Amino acid sequence: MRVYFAGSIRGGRQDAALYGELISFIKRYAEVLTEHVGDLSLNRDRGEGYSASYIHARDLDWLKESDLMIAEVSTPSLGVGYEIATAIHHHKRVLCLYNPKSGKKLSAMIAGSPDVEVCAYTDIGEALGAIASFLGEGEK
Ligand code: 6IA
Repeated sequence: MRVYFAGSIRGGRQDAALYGELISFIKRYAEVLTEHVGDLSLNRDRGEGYSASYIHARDLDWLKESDLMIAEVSTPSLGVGYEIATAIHHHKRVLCLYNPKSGKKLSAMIAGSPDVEVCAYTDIGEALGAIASFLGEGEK
C-alpha cells in the first residue's frame, strides 16, 4: 500500500517533528511516498533545491500513484488543502488528523467535507490508532 502523507511546509514547520513520528508509524504498515514532509531540515525557506513547478508536478504524480492520503491538518497549509482536494478529485480515501489544542480552527471546507474522514486527537496515541484503523480498512 502506498500512502501520500501531507503536512504543512510553507504554512509553518512547527509540527514537523510530529509529522516525522506519524510517518515512521505509517512505514510499519505501508510505503510513504512523501517522507520529506517529516524531515526537520526541510524548512519553509530552504527546501530540496527544486523549482516550484518541478515539485508540483512530482507531488501530483505521487498523489495519483498513491492508494490513500493521510494529512495532518492542525497547521493550516494552502498546499495541504490543495492536495486534499486533488485526492478527493481522484477518488482517494483521505484521513485528516487534527489536534483542536493547536489553537487553530479547522477549515469548514475540511471539517464539513463528506469526502474526508476527520480524526480529532489530543494525544498522539489517538492519532496512531486512527491511522492503524484507516490503513486496516484499506486492506479489506
Ligand atoms: O503550502 P505548503 O508548503 O504548506 O504545502 C505543503 C504540502 O505541499 C506538503 O504536503 C507537500 O506534499 C507539498 N509541498 C510543498 N512544498 C514542497 C516541497 N518543497 N517539497 C515537497 N513537497 C512540497 C518546498 C520547498 C521549500 C521548503 C523551500
